[in-house]
Amino acid sequence: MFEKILIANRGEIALRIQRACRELGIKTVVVHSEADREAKYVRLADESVCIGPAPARDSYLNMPAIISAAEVTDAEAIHPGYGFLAENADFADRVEKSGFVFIGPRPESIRIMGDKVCAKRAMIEAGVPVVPGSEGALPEDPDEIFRIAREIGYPVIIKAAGGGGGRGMRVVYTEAALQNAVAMTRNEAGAAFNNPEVYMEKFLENPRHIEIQILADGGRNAVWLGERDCSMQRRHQKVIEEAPAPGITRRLIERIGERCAEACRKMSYRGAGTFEFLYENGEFFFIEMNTRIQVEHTVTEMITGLDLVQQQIKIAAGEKFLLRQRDVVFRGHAIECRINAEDPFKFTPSPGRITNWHTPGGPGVRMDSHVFSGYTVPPNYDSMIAKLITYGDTREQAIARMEIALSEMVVEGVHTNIPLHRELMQDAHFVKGGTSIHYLEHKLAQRP
Ligand code: MV4
Repeated sequence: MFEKILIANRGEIALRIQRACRELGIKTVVVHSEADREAKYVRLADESVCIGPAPARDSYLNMPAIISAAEVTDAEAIHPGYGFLAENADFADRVEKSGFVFIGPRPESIRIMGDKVCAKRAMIEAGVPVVPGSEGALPEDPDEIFRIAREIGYPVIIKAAGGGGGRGMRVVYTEAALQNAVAMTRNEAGAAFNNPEVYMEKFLENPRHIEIQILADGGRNAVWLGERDCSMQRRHQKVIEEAPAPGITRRLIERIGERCAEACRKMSYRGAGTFEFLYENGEFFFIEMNTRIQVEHTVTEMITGLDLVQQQIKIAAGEKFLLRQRDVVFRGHAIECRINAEDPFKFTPSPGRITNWHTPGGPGVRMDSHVFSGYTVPPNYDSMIAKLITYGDTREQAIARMEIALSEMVVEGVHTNIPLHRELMQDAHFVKGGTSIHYLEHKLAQRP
């Protein structure tokens, strides 16, 4: 096992990784920006290194500074968390070429999944069902493009190969709008991702977003750890996630889970990963794969009893990965509410000093947060300040516990989306379960 790991991230996930390390007896180094100097997890770490000023591009995205920090502190491995450099194949490459272990997949796996056209091709080869669409990138010839769209059937969606997570896409409802939409998406993709390639898919109008968590050892052992329903989102920012997904049969989940695990074996995938699907009319359609630990990994931990961050570290250390599918048992229901420092109506960030902070507790309540009374939420990073997770034997119990937990929470000094979460816990459609990716935006549009 490693003796010392460098954590190349901030906020709640920096603390989460630190806790996993501590339990495994591993020393931690955190890197931080000037804005995070006073953060609690910086003080709790065994060592800390300031890597630059507040803007992420000068600190948390500064590859040489992070690698130098690992060198001067004698860390053996680097955990990237999520966001920042977590899915940057060049970073993973540089980490390994500098003699450190990257706690994540091989750079080549990250590169393949970063190109959505390559990712889809890999899934088709591995027998994972994908959204019907163009075979690979769209050609230049406009007649060919028209033909492909007619074959798929309108509406279609044009997506950038270098995009993902909702960036660089355009829905097209008519043939008249197609050519221009392709040209615009190509231009934007060239500018934003340095890759003008685009592809086309059937546009699914009212799907749910269901994802499958996997763990794999880079060889023949890969297991799937159930699904998460992440449909409750606004502008591609997830707001609530839960596991299991309400109303989907276990038989269907087992089938898709096994396909994902088999794909990992085929690709010799290493580490934690997530297969994202759109789910509509009882069918799964792959859209993207994430090669990192995700924010919402917590709900999977609650229903499986596994520690996914510890698993990531053990796999990266080359410990024999002994988890077998038959040992993975699912129990109960978990819900995560992302608590953001933001205006509850306009959703604009609300940074500043937290003057009073009280967290909930009790059976089945988990709070992952780096925040405390007196902490100042910096304006430079995303606005998530806590993840509140509740667990229960049933979904009803998890919701009831979430309502109580939210009512116990006190946050003063900054605005938060806690009122929205409390409203959603009472929302008849949420309580029923199975709302689509458009539900929250439609609900918010109807607010007075
Ligand atoms: C789609 C789609 C409908 N049909 N693809 C948005 C994020 C990116 N990961 C893929 N996205 C979508 N792809 C087809 N063929 C609808 C979305 C989409 C979406 C997906 C997941 C969660 C929230 C979303 C919000 C709007 C659109």
